[in-house]
Amino acid sequence: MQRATIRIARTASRTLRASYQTSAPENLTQSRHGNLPGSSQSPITTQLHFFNSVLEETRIPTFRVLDSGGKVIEGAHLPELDRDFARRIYETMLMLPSLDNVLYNSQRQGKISFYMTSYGEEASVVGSAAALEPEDEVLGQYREMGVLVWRGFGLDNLMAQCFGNELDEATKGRQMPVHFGSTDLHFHTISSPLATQIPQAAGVAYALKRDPNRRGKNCTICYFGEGAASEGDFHAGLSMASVLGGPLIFFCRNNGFAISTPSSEQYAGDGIAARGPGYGLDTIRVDGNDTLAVYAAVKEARRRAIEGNKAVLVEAMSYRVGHHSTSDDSFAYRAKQEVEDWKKIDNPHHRLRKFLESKGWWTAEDEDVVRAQQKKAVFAAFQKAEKLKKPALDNLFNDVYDKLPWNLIEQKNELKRLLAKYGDDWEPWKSEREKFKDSGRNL
Ligand SMILES: Cc1ncc(C[n+]2csc(CCOP(=O)(O)OP(=O)(O)O)c2C)c(N)n1
Ligand SMILES: [Mg+2]
Repeated sequence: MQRATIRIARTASRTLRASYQTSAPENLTQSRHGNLPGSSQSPITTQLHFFNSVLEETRIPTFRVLDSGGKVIEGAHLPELDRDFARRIYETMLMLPSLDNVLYNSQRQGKISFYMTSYGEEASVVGSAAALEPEDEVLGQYREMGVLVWRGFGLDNLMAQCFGNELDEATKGRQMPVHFGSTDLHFHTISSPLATQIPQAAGVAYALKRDPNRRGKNCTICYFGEGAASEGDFHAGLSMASVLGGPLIFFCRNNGFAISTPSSEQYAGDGIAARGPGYGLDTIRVDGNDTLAVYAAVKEARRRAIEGNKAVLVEAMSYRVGHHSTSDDSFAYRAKQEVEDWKKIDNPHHRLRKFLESKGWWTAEDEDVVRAQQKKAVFAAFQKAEKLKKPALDNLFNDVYDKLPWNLIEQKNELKRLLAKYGDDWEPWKSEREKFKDSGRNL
């Protein structure tokens, strides 16, 4: 009985081996591919060759259209732009420093709690935003206010979010400044923990792929810094996107710093772009201070992402001219002179302005008029925002649960009780409650 079983097992194994050997195609051994599991398209080679894009001669190049003086580089691919569109891009880029000046100083005067500037990265953010359609989904990191300015969010809404006043529709005074969000403008609310937006963007792109009404029409763009790309979520996000598909532009703003950590301490490879091919993504590195190069690169990235229903990676090289945020003094870790130099080297505004002037689309007078108008409009919005009240107090408890759970009901009642006891005649409660809409009486 036992011997019979062994005989049957031996016969079965011989048959299996035979069928495996005979079912393999004759030409397999002559194929230039190894048919190896996990990389069946890898050609077989006899060269003992190691690959590495860090080597000088194989570094990923940087795409550029304008030289540092705003002249089109010989042989460069100039994107199609008309006068009005090009002016709109430049005017949006001009608006950012105006906003940054006022909002940064507002924080310094204690009027808002926090702020982050876009100084130096205006070309990366506005150039990329201009290459998108208004319904494309945006998942930002935090330094992408320019996308909202481009999409027409409006100065009052920007100020309202930073001041957390009663006009702050999306975040209702419950978020830190610069944590914008707008459903109408397809701008997903910013969240502080780094890189969370990267796997989320893979999900958004996958949803677009599955939605018959949006497939082939819209894409997702996901902004992140080179520092955030050191998070595990970066790798998870790129891996998910490459396997699941869905139209997605990963846009890395490589501005040289993650707070005080320079990019040289962030990676030893060839930047963030080198990681794209590892995930099978079409990848380009672009001069992030050259608005037209960023615009052209993102336009093409968008086309590839939508037509191929896949993710694409763009790495925009720039320099963070401002401090990381109002909580940072960058001169503790970089020389003031270095920053002063970078304000002049390849300056994004200067390059685009010179290009516009060479086309006859912009004059010194335009510059003066537009700057003055913007300054006035920003200041007026700031003055309005600082006078408005904070959203009604009950917003503290709204919007998370459909029905308030017992512990929040308890907290709400406690606040009501304390307001009734102290709110009318005890400082600082008395003046504090007056800062809220309806003087905090709507609980
Ligand atoms: C998970 C996590 N770790 C650390 C921080 C603190 N933090 C906020 S911004 C930042 C630097 C990010 O640098 P980068 O991604 O290059 O963006 P940049 O500020 O240069 O635009 C750090 C470390 C955080 N917000 N979340
Ligand atoms: Mg950075």
